[in-house]
Amino acid sequence: GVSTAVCPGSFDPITLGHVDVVRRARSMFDEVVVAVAHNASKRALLAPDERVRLAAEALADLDGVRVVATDGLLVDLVREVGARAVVKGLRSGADLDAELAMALMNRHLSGVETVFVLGDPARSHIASSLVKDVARHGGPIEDMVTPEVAAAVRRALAPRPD
Ligand code: COD
Repeated sequence: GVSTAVCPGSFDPITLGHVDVVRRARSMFDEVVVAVAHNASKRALLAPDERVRLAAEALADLDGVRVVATDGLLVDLVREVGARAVVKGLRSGADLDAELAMALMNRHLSGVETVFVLGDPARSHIASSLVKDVARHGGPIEDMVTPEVAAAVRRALAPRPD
């Protein structure tokens, strides 16, 4: 049968680091479902449907990859799409600390395994939160995200006329 993995994240917004991780996940599984999920400990800049749209655009040239939104438990989505594993990317030991807790909880809840992939070291400085912070202070983000994402982040950060 077809082997499916779920690649979850906040994707607020999707970065070239995420794209690299999804591409590596796709090299191990027939199908990858990228799940734009809710992280209860983060306040998002972009609305969920915009995060989905931007992720789908950034991943458009990878076949066997689709993007979905979920506001429930990750393990429920894993069950729903019949995925064999969750794939997460690691930049550092700090990432592993945070990811271990989630991986063990997800396995406790449903038995699902988490597979960790090492991202491209050339992209390990890229984090959604830092991209937003650089943009907020007027710095360049164009080499860390797609042009569509850069435009969307700048739009979301622009002061609103009232
Ligand atoms: N290189 C390699 N990996 C990277 C890079 C990079 N440059 N940038 C990001 N990553 C990896 C991260 O390490 C992470 O594994 C993944 O990409 C996603 O990153 P984010 O920041 O977009 O997503 P998170 O960490 O906020 O995602 C957390 C979830 C939304 C997945 C989590 O909160 C969740 O599962 N929520 C759903 C509700 C649920 O089930 N909660 C219980 C979970 S135990």
